[in-house]
Amino acid sequence: MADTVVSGKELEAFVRQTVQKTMITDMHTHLYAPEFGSLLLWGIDELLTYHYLVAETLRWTEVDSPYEQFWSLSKSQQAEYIWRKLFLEHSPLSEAASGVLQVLHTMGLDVGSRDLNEYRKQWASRTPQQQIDAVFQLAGIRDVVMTNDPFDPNERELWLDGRGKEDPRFHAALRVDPLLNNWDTAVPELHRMGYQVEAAWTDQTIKETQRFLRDWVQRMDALYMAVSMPGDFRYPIEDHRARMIDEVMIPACQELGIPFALMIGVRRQVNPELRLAGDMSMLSDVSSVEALCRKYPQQKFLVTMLARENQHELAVLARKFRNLMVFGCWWFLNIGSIVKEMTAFRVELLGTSMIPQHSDARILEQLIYKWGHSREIIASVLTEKYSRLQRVGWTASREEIKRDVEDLLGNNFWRFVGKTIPGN
Ligand code: FIX
Ligand code: ZN
Repeated sequence: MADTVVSGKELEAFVRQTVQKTMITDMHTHLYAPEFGSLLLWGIDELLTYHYLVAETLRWTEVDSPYEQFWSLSKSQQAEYIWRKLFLEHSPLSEAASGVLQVLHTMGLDVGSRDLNEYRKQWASRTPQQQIDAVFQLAGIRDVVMTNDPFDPNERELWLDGRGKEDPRFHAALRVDPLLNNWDTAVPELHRMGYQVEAAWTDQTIKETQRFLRDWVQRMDALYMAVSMPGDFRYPIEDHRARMIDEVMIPACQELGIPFALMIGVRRQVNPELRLAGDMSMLSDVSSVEALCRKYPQQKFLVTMLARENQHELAVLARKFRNLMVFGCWWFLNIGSIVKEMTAFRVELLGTSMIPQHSDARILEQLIYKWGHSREIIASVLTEKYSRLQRVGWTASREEIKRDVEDLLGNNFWRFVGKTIPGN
């Protein structure tokens, strides 16, 4: 074949280059299109006050110093405090801390200066729109999926005012955790939004909650419906969650023809003093996902789990159910050593029929380091796998390698949601 890569060195270089330059669809982030104004977080102070870094910083405070001392600081003071604790008084070796430096470096700033005010100046003259363009270009991002929550009053207002997304690089995903996890608080909220639901499980409640989902999927043009759940989620079982899934959510997803995304294994607020940083990971039950996939063979499920211990079993389950797409190395798993391990065994078990990563970025510039690191790891896992093929005489063509990488970094997602790739 004319376009094959022959030597081992050439193969490595070509795989690396292909993974580096393939444009990404990031299928789960907490970023917002520029039309959402202040909901889109960006800039050095936001990067430094990321909740991952808040958790790491507060470890360096004394047990008798009130958490409130930190929270009472302004955003810029918090950023300065975190900079001092995690970057100056200790070395920034963690994934999240070194990620900030990776961002500065990729943006062409002088990491060696260690001058926070100098970095701030670099951001001061930029508009969000300019920064989105610059970051998407530096990180090689084609488009991202947001997390859109109608239970958040700030976000809801924007959608209801008709000021939803316009920038075609941002897609919506409808996020509805309270329906499953906080039904008591969801009921009055749904009422305020005009849906006649009751705490009791009645036919009207079922119909009205379905109407709510239908309205919001259509208003947002959501690519999928999503929830996160604790590890003690069990299915099937006689409880509120199972009823909501069986009688409301699955019928709504089926009617609208969208996948249902389950992010399982988060124990919220184990330390409420840490606020957004106070959530913990928790072992989950893979057989509950198995039961869902078996019961609804035509419903597609996008699934990620937070405990490392669940990952192998979940990947094996994806071999059994074509309606299951495993995705990403979520949150505490998005660290070099674990991304490497998970990417390797997912490829070994599933070939390229999975979505190896999402960024979960909350701050725009995080796309640079989160994807930068993941691309490196994906490239090295793929190089090793193609090399094995090459050793027995199977030489992948450049086109084939390009196809595989495009599948992993975007096309698998678009195929699974049943939409064509924007711009194609
Ligand atoms: O529930 C989620 O989507 C989580 O990813 C986040 O809410 C979490 O706080 C996070 O940012 C993890 O990366
Ligand atoms: Zn998330």
